[in-house]
Amino acid sequence: MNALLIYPEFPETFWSFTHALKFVGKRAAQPPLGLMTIAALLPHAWKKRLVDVNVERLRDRDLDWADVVMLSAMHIQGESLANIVERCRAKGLRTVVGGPIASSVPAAELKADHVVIGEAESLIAGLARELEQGTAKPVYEAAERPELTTSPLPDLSLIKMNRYSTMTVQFSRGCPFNCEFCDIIEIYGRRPRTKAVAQVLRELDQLREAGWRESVFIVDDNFIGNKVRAKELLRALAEWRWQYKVDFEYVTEASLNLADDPEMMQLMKDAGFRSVFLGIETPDESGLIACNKLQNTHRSLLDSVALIQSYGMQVMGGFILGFDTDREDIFDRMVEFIQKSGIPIAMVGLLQALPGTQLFRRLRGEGRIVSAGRGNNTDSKLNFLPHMDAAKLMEGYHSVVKQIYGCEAYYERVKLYLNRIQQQPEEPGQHAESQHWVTRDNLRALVTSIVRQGVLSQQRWSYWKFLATAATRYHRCFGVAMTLAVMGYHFQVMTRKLTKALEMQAREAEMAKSLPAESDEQAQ
Ligand code: B12
Ligand code: SF4
Repeated sequence: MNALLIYPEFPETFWSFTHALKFVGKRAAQPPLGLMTIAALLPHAWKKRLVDVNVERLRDRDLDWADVVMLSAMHIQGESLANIVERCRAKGLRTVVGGPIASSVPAAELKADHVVIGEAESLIAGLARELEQGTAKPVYEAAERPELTTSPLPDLSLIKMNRYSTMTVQFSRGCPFNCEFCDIIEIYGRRPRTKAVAQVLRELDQLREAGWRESVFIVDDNFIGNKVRAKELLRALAEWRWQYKVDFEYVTEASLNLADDPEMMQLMKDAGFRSVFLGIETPDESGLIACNKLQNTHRSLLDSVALIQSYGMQVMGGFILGFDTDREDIFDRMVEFIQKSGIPIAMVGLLQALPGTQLFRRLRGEGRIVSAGRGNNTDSKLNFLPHMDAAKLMEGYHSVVKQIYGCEAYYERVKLYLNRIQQQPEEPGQHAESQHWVTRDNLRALVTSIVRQGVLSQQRWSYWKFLATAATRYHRCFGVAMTLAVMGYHFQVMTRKLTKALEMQAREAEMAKSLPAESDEQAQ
């Protein structure tokens, strides 16, 4: 069998980093690890090719080569997925769809010949056999979530590594918490399952041997979901780091109670973790309680963030607007919190009721669901009826995004964060790390940044002021400062686009309001 694995296109969002990736000559942030894992699970005798539409074109001759097309997608990739499935059907090609979208959208809507819901480790052998025999079923769903020790070494040979800015490795799936809006726990469960340490080291060896030397995203739902296993891994990573003298910059996702565990933070620092994404959600404690994000309550969120940053880790934060508990002052409070936090990359989105979540079930019960949504919480479209007036919520959301991604406000946060990491005593090896930043890709990014942000941009004076400060006051972390400046450019472009989209939405709403009046006049 010839299996063609396809990853559909992501729309441009705050999360796509499209406008920053161009600076370093990369086409996408991360490769499709789900498909690389599936490829390794398929029979050895099968021939496999992978096309990630985010980094290359899907050509007719790729489709002509294939006996079966296997697609993976998140909900947000739904439109591109539908187009590819349609293209395959027109050629009479058999399609199999899997990935998180299969847990969010009813199988029939995906229009594929076969749909795989959930994790595939335990069922792929049977699926492959039945595809060969022509007896494959329309829908597959594993009876149990697999242990990750059964997950294979992902097939790295199938991707064009140099087109991505970050490689990915997964250590665990699932999260022990129980936030109402979360679909992670519905898809991957509340019992964190981990790979063996040796499995992870083999994945890192694979990357090292392939020549990768940049950042590695440990794509766990919550890296500290199982603290004992996470610490075991971290000790091994620190050893691996010194043994091979390879300094991957690790990025991961964790819950905010990381701040309660100094040993964990120190181990993460020693292993080379440089960034961590935290779901902070809201500075309003009543909102945290209402959505059952109890691990974020009874604490100063700002202090917790600052403590994690003091271990040399950049905190990226997820924030949500639109909780039932939000009052009109939430927008100012959100901006104030973000500005004080020193979190440059603050992902503020509108609450989404994702199908399959506790939130979706509650709102459906209350008659407040208006659509299944599109899996995008930054496109200014709500899929439920909020408590606050929807127009006010939208206006407030827009004003938050505009304020935090205004050039001056953004650079202020970057400086606050740099202050915190600069305060740390210089460690042995840190000098080498700042020299490590001087790579061809980074120098190219610096030149592009100077041209786009320093010459062509209307905010060029803010940029030059920041650059001068970075080169003098923060010279020890100049690389981090420049990387953040470049990322800021992406957010500025996206904010401009969001502003345009919202203005258009407002104009359309105005027109819709005036229409019945006109037809009344006409009727008279
Ligand atoms: C890394 C990551 C990203 C990366 C991108 C990675 C990439 N290139 O794909 C970044 C950070 C950019 C990202 C962004 C976003 N992400 Co994301 N992301 C993840 C994360 C943490 C890991 C993905 C991964 O590599 N998993 C490891 C692989 C092995 O797991 P897997 O893909 O599930 O594959 C298994 C099965 O699904 C199945 N399978 C998968 N594909 C296929 C295909 C076939 C044919 C078969 C048979 C089986 C199969 O088998 C695999 C092995 O069991 C997941 C959470 C998670 N646990 O997966 C969220 C997740 C996928 N992201 C999610 C979301 C919502 C987003 C955003 C929309 C965020 C936002 N709010 O805007 C953005 C969208 C990007 C954009 N451009 O706008 C959701 C998707 C929910 C959904 N139902 O679609 C997830 C599940 C997290 C969550 N909150 O629920 N993300
Ligand atoms: S902490 Fe994060 S991953 Fe865990 S349940 Fe809450 S939102 Fe989901």
